[in-house]
Amino acid sequence: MTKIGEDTGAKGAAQTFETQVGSGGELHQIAGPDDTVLTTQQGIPVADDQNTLKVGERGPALLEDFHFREKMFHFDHERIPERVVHARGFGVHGTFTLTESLEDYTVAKVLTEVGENTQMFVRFSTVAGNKGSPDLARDVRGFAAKFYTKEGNWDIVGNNIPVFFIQDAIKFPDLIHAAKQEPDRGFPQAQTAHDNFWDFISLTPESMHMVMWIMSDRTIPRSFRTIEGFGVHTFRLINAEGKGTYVKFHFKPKQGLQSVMWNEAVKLNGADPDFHRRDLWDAIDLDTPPEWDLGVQLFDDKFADSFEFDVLDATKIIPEEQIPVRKIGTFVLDAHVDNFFAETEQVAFCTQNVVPGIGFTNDPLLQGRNFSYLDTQLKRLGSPNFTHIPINQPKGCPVHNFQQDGHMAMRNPKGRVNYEPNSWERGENNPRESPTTGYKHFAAEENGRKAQVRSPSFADHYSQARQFFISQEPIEQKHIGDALVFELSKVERVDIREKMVGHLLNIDETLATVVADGLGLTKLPPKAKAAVEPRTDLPPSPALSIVARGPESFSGRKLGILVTDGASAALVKTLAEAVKAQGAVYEIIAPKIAGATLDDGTIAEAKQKIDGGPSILYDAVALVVSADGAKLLAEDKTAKDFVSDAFAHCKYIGYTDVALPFIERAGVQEKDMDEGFIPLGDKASAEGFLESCAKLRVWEREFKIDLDAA
Ligand code: HDE
Repeated sequence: MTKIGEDTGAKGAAQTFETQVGSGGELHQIAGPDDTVLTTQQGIPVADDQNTLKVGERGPALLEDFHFREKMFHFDHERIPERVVHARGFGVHGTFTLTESLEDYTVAKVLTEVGENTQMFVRFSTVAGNKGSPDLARDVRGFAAKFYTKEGNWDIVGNNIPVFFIQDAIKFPDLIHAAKQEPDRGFPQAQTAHDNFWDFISLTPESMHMVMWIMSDRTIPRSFRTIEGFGVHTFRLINAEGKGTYVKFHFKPKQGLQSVMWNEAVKLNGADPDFHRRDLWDAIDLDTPPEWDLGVQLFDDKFADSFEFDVLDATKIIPEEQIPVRKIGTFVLDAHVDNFFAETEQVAFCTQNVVPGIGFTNDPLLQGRNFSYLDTQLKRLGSPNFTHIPINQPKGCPVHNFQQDGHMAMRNPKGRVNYEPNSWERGENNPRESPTTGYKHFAAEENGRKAQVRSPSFADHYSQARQFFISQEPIEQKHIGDALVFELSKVERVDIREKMVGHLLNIDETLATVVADGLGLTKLPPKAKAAVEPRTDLPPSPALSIVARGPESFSGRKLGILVTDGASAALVKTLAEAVKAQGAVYEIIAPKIAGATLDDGTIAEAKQKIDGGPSILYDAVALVVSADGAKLLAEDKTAKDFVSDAFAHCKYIGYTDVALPFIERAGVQEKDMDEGFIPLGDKASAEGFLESCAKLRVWEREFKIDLDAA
């Protein structure tokens, strides 16, 4: 085959072109066809990409201009429908390595061959917002993983929250309609803080457990790197004897859990709508790729029968204290896509993509998803051949079957035979079933009356909501209350606000009272009628708190160092070294983007001009300023916001003593300077500061400075 650019000897192939470009009529010489020449989709070299073909200099354009027509036609058709949910996503490649075999439970090679590496693709996403919505919307995060195993593609299409709003797939279109923009006005974008969402929720008591999770800081994560992932449903592992074991899948971030504050999220959406994707991109570029452990909760029928709730109900968790998460491997996400559209947009996850040894259960949400995902790919990608797109092709094994033709078929069976059974010789192009290695569905025994019903075992809607709430640290409980008040304050109909408080009364009375008070309700509404009496005896599950499970060091976090002319060069250097020693990163922020001239005459190059580098972008900040610099900054609103926001967001703030007047002008009095304010000077102080930063926030501060603090 001839490659583009090879000298074929054909007329004109390797000659030099001379062509007229630009209205100025200047002559421009280009090389003959080679790999760097612009061509049409048909491979025709293009001479002029600046002007359409026209009659005369000011005349009409000609249909004959095939290059223009092809270019415009293609552009007009560039967009494919965005995902109906999870439209905004960010994909990365990675590798999974198994460390513990589950061979007693499954025949899946990906879960039994210890030490084997399996290629992966992960797409993180938000749910409700459109493709261009901001990263820090309060929303569930999708955490969808495709494992390219030796036995085919296995997808875990998970979220960062282990439960879901609804129990039966038939309610999904209603839920999503209610959550997305209201249909008459087309807004609000990427927000649940509106009437339709809370109206639906207030009429859907099964969503109350999920409501606790979405009103917690889980929905405003600091980074994709600091979220957990959950397969949500109970799946099934199947071993060589055909025996089934129930399984729930977990992804545990080695970076620890971390979220931002709501006030920060609101500001981040303006300052950097790409905050999460940029963060992951940078972590990979800096060669500090994030890692997660793959964990499983395994249990049998005996446990399922004795468990307080139905293991088929996706609005329930199995507390880790009851069935511990067994870590069986690790994955690292360490490579960018080559092209966003080709990979992140075109990747097609399907819950029904399972490999031999992994199967489904009768969870009615999962059963519905198994229909929906395949269906949606056809709409989105336009052809049943979406599996031919490179990102969706199995990479760990061959693909052979008799499926053929259709739009955009990139591969078709070769040879004469395209049906089975046939009398032709078995081979690559004439494949046969394999009863020994092929996928076998779990031989579950089923029988029952055909009916549209909801099992009574799904009827408890409040007990685990309460368990989640009482498992949170006080600051986390406060944030849940604040979030509910915020969201319901955006709801115009008072009856919807009241109905929600009625549900909260079934979860936690103090929470209900705080929210009612925050909404200014003069009296508590009646309790929502519960299908079954909520339990109050479930113990707290510490595994459910983010704060209790934060990181152990400042590693992977970012320090913002605000410098001015005349600041101490020695201190900047010392801080930089201390940051590095912690495995963290820093950025210099200065009044001018060219940087600041430090006291030894060296220039500290700035990554951000102060207006573009607000403190919300950093996990902690250091004010390394000179006395003159402090005076200057004390008159600048943006610089003062830098400090007052860091303070309000409970961050650690390192400072040189000459910065004190600046801090005061930013609105922080000396009496407010708690343990989070750390004076900087010598090496030891810089190291001590970085060690303190590992705690990430001084949460006690929030109780002192927030009017809403109960
Ligand atoms: Fe999805 N979901 N979903 N979902 N979902 C989609 O598939 C659906 C549910 C999740 O990065 C769609 O390819 C139904 C639970 C993720 O490409 C669609 C139901 C969980 C992603 C769809 C659910 C998820 C999707 C839209 C209720 C967590 C993004 C585009 C029965 C376990 C995957 C697409 C990506 C995407 C349907 C509920 C996670 C329409 C019907 C529960 C992470 O097929």
